[in-house]
Amino acid sequence: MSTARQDVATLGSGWNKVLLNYALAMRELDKLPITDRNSWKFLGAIHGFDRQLWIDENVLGEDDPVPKDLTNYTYGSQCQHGSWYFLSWHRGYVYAFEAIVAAKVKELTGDDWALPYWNYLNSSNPDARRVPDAFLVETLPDGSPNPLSKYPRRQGLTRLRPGPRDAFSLAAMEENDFQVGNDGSIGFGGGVTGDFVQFARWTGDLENNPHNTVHRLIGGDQGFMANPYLAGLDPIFWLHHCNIDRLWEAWMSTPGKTMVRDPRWLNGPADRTFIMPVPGGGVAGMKFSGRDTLKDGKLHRSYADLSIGTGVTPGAEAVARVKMGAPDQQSIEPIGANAAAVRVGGAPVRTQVDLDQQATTAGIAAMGAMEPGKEVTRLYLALESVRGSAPSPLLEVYVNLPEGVDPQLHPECHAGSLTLFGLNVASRPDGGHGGNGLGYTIDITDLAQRLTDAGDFDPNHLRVTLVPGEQISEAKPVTVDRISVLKRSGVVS
Ligand SMILES: [Cu+2]
Repeated sequence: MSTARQDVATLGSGWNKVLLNYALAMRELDKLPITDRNSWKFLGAIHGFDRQLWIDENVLGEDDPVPKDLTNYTYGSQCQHGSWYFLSWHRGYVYAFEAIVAAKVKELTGDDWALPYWNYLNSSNPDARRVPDAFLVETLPDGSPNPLSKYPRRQGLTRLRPGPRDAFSLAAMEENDFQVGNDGSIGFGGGVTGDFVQFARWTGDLENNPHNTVHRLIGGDQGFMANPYLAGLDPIFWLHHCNIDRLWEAWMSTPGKTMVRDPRWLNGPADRTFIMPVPGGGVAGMKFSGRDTLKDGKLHRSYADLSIGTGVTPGAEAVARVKMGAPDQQSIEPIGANAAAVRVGGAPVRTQVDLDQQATTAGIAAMGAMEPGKEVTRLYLALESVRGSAPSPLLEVYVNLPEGVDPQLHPECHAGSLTLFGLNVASRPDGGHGGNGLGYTIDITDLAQRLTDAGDFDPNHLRVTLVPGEQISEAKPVTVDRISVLKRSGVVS
């Protein structure tokens, strides 16, 4: 596997050789029983597995024997979300998958094969958000059923349509630090966890968007991509994750970005190792930690391009945001919180966050600092212990929205669109994390600046409105235990 990974849009339309080989390999791997570690089902179950759901979705038969190493968590239900292992674990997952598919392609056709990426945020390509045709058509060139369109997606899906608020962006790439603060609640890469936890606590910027967003846009209400228990079965999953992996690689290759060097990340997790199957399904499997995913590590792969559609320019000093100093010299301080848990059902819900007036006023004053050596701040809205039963609901967050108005008519108050991917798994009381839910942070610095300029920012309190989007209803509410405002402080460097 020496070939670099290519943008799927550059491979030619329709059944180009790379996608045809992908389909041919998938067809063969999909014939293998789940007991085979190279089978399509086994590979999907590594992300998430729920036997009854798989039977209900006709992926598995009632009488199919399920291997122990899936149900005892050796290989099954491994996906790491809401933590700093999100990117490293998925890099290993994509690597193992690519190696197994490439071996099958080699066996079937003699061709070399590399997993392509879907460059959906390439603004220079008007069709970037279009689902590649090979994933939509019903048949292969020989007239047989197309495995790439076998599993359900959002009804009528042909392109990613983020909707009126279009919060589908590369804003995450502007963040300079992988992890800030003791718990990593803020940063590009996700919160700190020492142990192996499938859905931990704090979601990183890249995971929030575009990662989670794309899962929902493809999966919708019924599709496999919207649910962590099923997502790995959809062949489009891998082109999506290949692009997420490329965005991480592009970010790390850009001067001014600080990758985490904490030994817990490099060597972790502490309580067990990550493991993936190898081509042929050998008994031992491939063990790895964060260190193996970095440059010169055994899981590192190269990309045809790291600039187009990434929002950064690797190798060139281009910092979109003022640098706040070394991550461990920065501080995160809560400057206010709401009083009680909030439940969002069929209608928007308002809650008030009372602020420490002095800390807030000082924070507001330092937001725009640019002079080296001066204190600089950013403000964040934090949603803690978010729970619900839907797999990937959409929650729109507004700040200081006037009472009784239609939120759609007030884009100036929009703080962010959150896709709560994996909320169903994170909220399960029998899950690895006791159903504590997930946490999200939204950078509201620019919004706070805008409100301040307009005279609409009261340093004593903030009004937050949570607006339910798809997959949230009275029957399937989302609860948020606590909403707080965090002030991140550093020194302009
Ligand atoms: Cu994913």
